[in-house]
Amino acid sequence: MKLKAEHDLALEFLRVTEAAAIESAKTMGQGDRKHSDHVAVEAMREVMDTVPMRGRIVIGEGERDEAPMLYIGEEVGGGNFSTDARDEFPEVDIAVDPLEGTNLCALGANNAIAVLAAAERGGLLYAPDIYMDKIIVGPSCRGAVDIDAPVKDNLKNIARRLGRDIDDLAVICLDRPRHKQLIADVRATGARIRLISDGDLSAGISAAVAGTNIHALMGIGGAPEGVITAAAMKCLNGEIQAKFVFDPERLGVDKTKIPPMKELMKRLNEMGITDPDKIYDTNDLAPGKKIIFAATGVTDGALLRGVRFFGAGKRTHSVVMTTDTKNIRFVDTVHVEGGPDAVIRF
Ligand code: VTB
Repeated sequence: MKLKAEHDLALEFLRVTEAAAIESAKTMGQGDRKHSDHVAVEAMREVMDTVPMRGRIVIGEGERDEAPMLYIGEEVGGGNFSTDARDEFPEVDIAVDPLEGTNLCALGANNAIAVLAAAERGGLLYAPDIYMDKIIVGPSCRGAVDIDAPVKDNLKNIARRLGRDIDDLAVICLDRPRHKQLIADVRATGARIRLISDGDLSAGISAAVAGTNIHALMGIGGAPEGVITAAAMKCLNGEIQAKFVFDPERLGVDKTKIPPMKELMKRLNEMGITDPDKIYDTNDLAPGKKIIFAATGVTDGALLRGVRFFGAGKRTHSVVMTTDTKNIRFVDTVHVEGGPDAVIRF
């Protein structure tokens, strides 16, 4: 990816997540998570195609036969440009989550976001949609945690790095039966816990940003979310360590819910993954040198405000980050629709 193109693309991707956030936010609280997701996907796909790039979806809505849009391998971008112009565009791999937290949006709960990460070809791990155990910390705790270490050791190290007692830490974790032991282990240290119903991607990002009152994310969520989180960590100087989890017992799900190991291995091999027990660090998940991350709030959250609708338009709140320039932009956009008399508020 050319440097100039990367700068330009960051703001192009902002338009993409803004559009997905606006459309899904319109459905907030309607109780129909599939519909909320569907409108986010459609909006994201449409705007994505106007971006001057030769894009390819590497993490998307599923395999080609299960998703009509933003499927893995789908070529996106350059739609509005001539074929000659398109040849000049940078090649980009893209991981999308048009609506992270479909349930959150359907319920009008906090922390639903529209999000994507992009990098030069090969810059993002082609992770299949399976479960992944994760530990995520911010810049001051980089190198102080080990996903295989006991919870109490990790929390002790985090507390030391942050110059506080373990009791003053808050760990964020998906509220799932599979985390019974993890939650018990965290409680035993005296640390506080924030249990969330969904959305470990935005939660992981808040763990890496000082001032959110969250100091670590622990537990099992989706692998695709792990890759997108890793892209954010590269921009925020945070750290993620992660491991695939296949064991139905550990996941607390019926055996029939997890494909047989042989089938899983075949899928992993196809995606270039040979060791299923590997511990992935930030760079393994997002090896790209030129990473772009964009997210727009759908509902209000720890880091981003949700979409607000007013008479003369809409207002969105986003974060756009790039590794190359180390810019973290919080972008407050007013989308004016009310004609020449529209009043814009500060
Ligand atoms: C995970 C998590 C996501 O959905 O994929 C979760 O990473 C699904 O987990 O952030 P369950 O199968 O246990 O429900 C999210 O919470 C939201 O998409």
